[in-house]
Amino acid sequence: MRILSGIRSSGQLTIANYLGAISQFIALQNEHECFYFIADLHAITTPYDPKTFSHNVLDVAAMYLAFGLDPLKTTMFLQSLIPEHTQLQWLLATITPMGELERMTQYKEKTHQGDPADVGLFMYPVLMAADILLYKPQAVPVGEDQVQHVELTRSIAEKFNKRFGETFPLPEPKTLDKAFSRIKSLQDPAKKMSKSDDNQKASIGLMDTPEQIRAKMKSAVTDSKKDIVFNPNKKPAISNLLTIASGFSGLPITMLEQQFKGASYADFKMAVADMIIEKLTPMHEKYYELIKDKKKLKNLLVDHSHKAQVIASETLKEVQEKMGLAL
Ligand code: AQP
Repeated sequence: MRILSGIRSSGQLTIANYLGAISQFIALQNEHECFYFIADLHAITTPYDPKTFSHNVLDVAAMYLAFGLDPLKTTMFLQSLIPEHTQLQWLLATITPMGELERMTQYKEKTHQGDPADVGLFMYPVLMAADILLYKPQAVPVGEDQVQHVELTRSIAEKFNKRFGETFPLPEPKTLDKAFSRIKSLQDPAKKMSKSDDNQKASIGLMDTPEQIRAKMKSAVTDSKKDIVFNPNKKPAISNLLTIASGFSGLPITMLEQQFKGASYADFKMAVADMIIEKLTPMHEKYYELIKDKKKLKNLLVDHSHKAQVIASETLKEVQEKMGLAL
């Protein structure tokens, strides 16, 4: 099966990006033909600093690799190196209804939280549809927040197929383990954990130090009553921490409930911090080794982008011909 997904280079990745996306990416690479990209063109749809931007791109590449992405098995490319993405975006925009884009939750949430309501942000889902459809994947592993965009991609693909002839297989949003598809903010379990949250304590960054992780866990909100049980409706904060603990320890939630029966919230939170630290420490060592050689990382991205572009340009040509754009 062909798999494709991406991550925006919009700041330090969080444990939610790891549990909801990167861990799935790595698990899938042994069984499938995988394409994972760094979505730098999506990252510039929200405020960013051009001075540190290229570092963010290499940071995501180093993290993919440090977590175990194998460049011999998987194609890891950079979106902006392949102009076919923006070319197809325009073609797909001509069959995408405004009303569909206006419904998108991410656009509404981001503009509501103060991001400028620019056309780029509004068109984000059309670019995402182009990112996906260029490679004709069967599945797209994403967290819950991106499922709506994959569904819109399916509806754009269906519309294209109907109007211009069978071209795109309909990609399925793929969540390996639903439990990890929506990790919540440590400060407000009604919100998702997000790398661009202004509240630094709301998320744990993948490069946070053990001290930062412990401090953030210490200030994580909890629920009323003292028992450590999984009940997302009645105990959303503790359920979120149990989910994170399960993701980082590999233990089922029922076993963790047993393990922490009678423990105080404070002790439980420190134990969760330790589970995260144990997983991230070896990744940090690899990351620092990889980020030292920026030239090597850049060359890898360029090589893999050339490989991906072969497929992208074939699809674009097919689309242009079907739309009557070829002479
Ligand atoms: N809270 C989450 N729980 C599980 N998965 C999540 N993802 C994001 N947040 C959670 C998944 O991570 C992948 C990469 O996301 P992205 O960087 O492309 O953009 P995003 O979905 O907008 O993620 P963030 O962290 O909220 O970034 P910002 O703040 O920059 O917008 C996707 O598969 C996503 O579903």
